[in-house]
Order: sequence, then C-alpha cells, then structure tokens
Amino acid sequence: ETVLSIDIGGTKTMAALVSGSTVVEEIVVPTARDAGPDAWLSKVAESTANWRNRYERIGIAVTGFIEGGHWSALNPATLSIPDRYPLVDRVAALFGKPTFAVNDAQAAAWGEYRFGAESGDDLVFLTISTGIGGGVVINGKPLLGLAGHFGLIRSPSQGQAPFEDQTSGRWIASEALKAGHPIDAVEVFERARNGETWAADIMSLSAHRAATLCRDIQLMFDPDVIVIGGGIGLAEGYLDLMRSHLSGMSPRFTPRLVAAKLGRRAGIIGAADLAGEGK
Ligand code: BMX
Repeated sequence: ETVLSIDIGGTKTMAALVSGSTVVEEIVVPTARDAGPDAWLSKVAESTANWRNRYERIGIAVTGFIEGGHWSALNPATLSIPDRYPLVDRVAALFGKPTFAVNDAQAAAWGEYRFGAESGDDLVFLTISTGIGGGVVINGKPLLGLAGHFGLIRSPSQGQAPFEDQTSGRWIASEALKAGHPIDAVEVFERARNGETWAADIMSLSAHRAATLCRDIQLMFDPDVIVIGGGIGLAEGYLDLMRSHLSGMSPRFTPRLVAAKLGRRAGIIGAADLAGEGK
C-alpha cells in the first residue's frame, strides 16, 4: 500500500509517496511561516497533483499539538497555527482520501522504532530543529497527545520561557544576531567549524542543554536509546558535542544517544506507517 505522507515543520514541508519504509517520490518546500495552514496545504496539494492516483490514504505529521484531528500550536514562536484548526477534515476534503494526523516528533519516533534505530520496546526520539520536539514509544506503543513535548518543559531556574526557546535553532540564530551575525543556525555551525569562537560557544551551550534534557528523559522513561534528529541535531558535530557533555556523568544516568537512521525522513515514514491500514 502506498501512502501520501506530509510533514509540516517550522522551517520546511516535505511530502512523499511512501510504501513501507521506502520513499518512492519526495518533494521539499519551505514552510511559508506567515501564510497559515490553508496556504500550506494548498501548496502541498499543488506540488503533489500528479501523484493523485498513486495513493490510498494520507498520513500527516505536523509541528504542534493534535487532538481529535484538530491542530494547535503549543509554542506559536515555532509555528503560528490558529487554535484547533480542523486539520483532518481539511486534508480529507482537499485530497479526497482517509487521513491520519500526528505530531511530527511522535511520527518520527514511530518511524525509527519500526524501521530505523535498533532498540528494544522502549525508545525516545528527540528532534532539535526550529523548536525541540519529542516522541516516546513504550512497550512498543507510541504515546500520543501531549506526551513527548519536551521543548515545552520549563526549568524552575529559567522562569517562564519554554526550554526550546533557549536551545533550538531559533535560539541559536537569535544569539548569533545578538553577536552581530544575522545568519541561520546551520551557518552558525559552519562558522564554528571554521574556528570562530563566538559561534562554537553558542553551539556548545545548545548541545549542553540538549544533553542535560536527555539525562532527564533517561530518568523519566529509561529508554534503550534516545534517537536524535532534526536539522540541528543531525548537523555535523552536534551529536558528538552532546555526547562530550555527557561524558563526565555517572554511567547509571548516561543515555545512549544515536543519530536518526532515517535522517530527515523519520517523520514521513512514521506518519505513513501510522496511517496504514489497521493502525
Ligand atoms: C514545538 C512544538 C512541537 C514540535 C516541536 C518541533 C509547536 C508549533 N510545536 O515544541 O509540537 O514537535 O516544536 O517542531 O508548538 P519543529 O517544527 O522544529 O520540527
């Protein structure tokens, strides 16, 4: 069975025809951040128009919170979405096929559990991206709803700001801007690799915070692995930095970190599988 799978993130949108864990066709377009969900969906419909007869159902993974087929932002700074947007109804009406919707990181956790990471029955996925998202699989079951929204955690020492606002790609870019460099997070990493200390310091602080979060996740779920994904998490050098921040820690608390085997496709592959028959 072939599924049309869509992944709408804070920075980019992917759409793919997926069969099992195989991506048959794929397109990637920027998410027009200010345009809103009707425009994001029309853009996908337009770009995938000639795939129309090739899929039976639709899986859609999105940044944000899914409840009863409705879509809302938890942190509008990651992506601004009207409260309780009727996502499943709109997608089903636009594409004319049965639709299943899920949070992006929850979908990615499922994709890695089914086809990527070698784990037992417990796995946590952590995406470090525009925001910071997470997905939890326990006893072979994906936890849905709010579960895994680690980017929204607040640390008592850091006031009311969500954790992701001090760690994510958006934070990295805003710190760079404060240092006089109006560039995006990926470019901050390039500068760090070229030996610019200000950039290396920002990257290191982000990786340190993400590593500390992983230690806390280990205490909550004791997963076999924590799979790291997202444009920042998968950027060259970031995972090694996270590991180096964990190196002094008691082995009892130290999580096993692995890079997402499915890379940036974990979400579309997971959403397609969840949308499949009998799920
Ligand atoms: C935010 C939240 C999560 C999402 C995560 C990563 C919103 C809009 N999103 O914590 O639902 O999983 O960002 O999102 O509240 P990404 O766009 O960076 O992949």
